[in-house]
Amino acid sequence: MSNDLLSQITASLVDGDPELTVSLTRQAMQAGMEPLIIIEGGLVPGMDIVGDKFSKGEYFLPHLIISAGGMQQAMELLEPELRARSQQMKISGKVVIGTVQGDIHEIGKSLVGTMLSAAGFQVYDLGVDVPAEAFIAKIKETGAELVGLSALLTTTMVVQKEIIEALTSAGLRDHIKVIVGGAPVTRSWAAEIGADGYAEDAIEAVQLASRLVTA
Ligand code: B1M
Repeated sequence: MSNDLLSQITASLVDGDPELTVSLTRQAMQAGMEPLIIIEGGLVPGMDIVGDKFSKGEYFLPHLIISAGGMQQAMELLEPELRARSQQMKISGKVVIGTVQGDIHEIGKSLVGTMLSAAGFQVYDLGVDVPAEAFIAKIKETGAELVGLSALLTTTMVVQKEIIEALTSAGLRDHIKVIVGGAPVTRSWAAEIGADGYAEDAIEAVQLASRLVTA
């Protein structure tokens, strides 16, 4: 039954039916499913299929936009649940997070931000298309210990590197840990650009952030 609901959620995103995505997500919540299972088992696979179809030329930009809208509306339902069910890990730390300049993908970055705040971090989410100067200004203003740089495009991964260089030029690099992530980003890329860590998904991001602030 629950697997069936998850497959229906996936199919509703692939079919570009945001209203159905939202109503199925609500049904799954009412059936007592964990929000993370709904996200990882229903919504993310749907977005992956939409992305695949887009790269094969079967779907076009409007499909991406409609499906992303469905996922975002479903996330609005799930986020309060994610926060409510999280176990406070009693780790305090401040994190500035954003999607780097030139990149407007926000769903994964926002999920990472939500999970971090549910784990007890104070999160300053700068949104998408964020230039280095905005990261630097927020880090100075808040005294954050961590910064998270999300990039979903191969063309914007390099901006993660530029931001790390800008942090060094601003004299902040010794005081802040840098986490990078996003679909095309890899552990070896993180090492190459001198980041302190790479996380594949939101759960790993919380584990990594917790390790880095207690190190
Ligand atoms: Co775009 N897009 N898109 N897109 N889009 C991808 C990324 C793509 C892989 C699709 C494809 O071709 N298969 C492709 C990139 C190819 C590449 O460079 N390798 C692509 C492209 C090409 C584009 C455009 C260039 C298309 C065009 O205009 N011709 C354009 C770029 C615009 C720009 O940014 N300048 C574009 C636009 C868009 C939309 C605006 C329509 C929309 C985004 C809407 C929004 O976010 N509000 C969109 C979408 C939805 C996608 C796909 C289909 C789904 C992304 C998503 O939300 N996934 C995506 C295909 C795919 O990824 N399968 C695709 C769900 C989300 C939960 O996962 O974001 O990966 P994700 O986040 C994960 C992890 O990556 C990780 O944790 C998250 C949760 O587990 N993570 C981090 C993310 N950030 C992290 C940070 C961390 C740690 C972990 O620490 C700081």
